Amino acid sequence: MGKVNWHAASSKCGALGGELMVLDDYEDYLKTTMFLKSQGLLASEDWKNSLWAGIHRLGNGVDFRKSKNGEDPFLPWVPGEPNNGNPEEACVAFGNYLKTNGYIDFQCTSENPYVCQHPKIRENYLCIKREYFVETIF
Ligand SMILES: [Ca+2]
Repeated sequence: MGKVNWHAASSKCGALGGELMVLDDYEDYLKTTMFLKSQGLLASEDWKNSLWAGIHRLGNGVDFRKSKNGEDPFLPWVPGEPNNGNPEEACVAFGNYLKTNGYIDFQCTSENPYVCQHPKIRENYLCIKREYFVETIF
């Protein structure tokens, strides 16, 4: 199934010259959601197959940050998340829960599918979102 833990997914994207997917803003959220649905990567009520995102928090009491540069991320959580469930959920994935598409905090050791995006493509970013993703593992 190509599911791996967060660190393995992040490493695999890095080896491709990319990074785990990150939602830049609400418009990006809408376009990315459409793209992932079109690829069959975002199923309703299938939160267990949420896609790893390039967001996590390092250490207790630390806010979620973009793993690439430590910046504050745009965080469209699904209802009830982040809940920092058992015993600690420090990594973030994008999926569907309670009919809402958004982020869910997971244990970093969970094995989830992931998509990578390429960081060098900046021009017309939203229009080329589809091409922005360099690899999908599901
Ligand atoms: Ca959670």
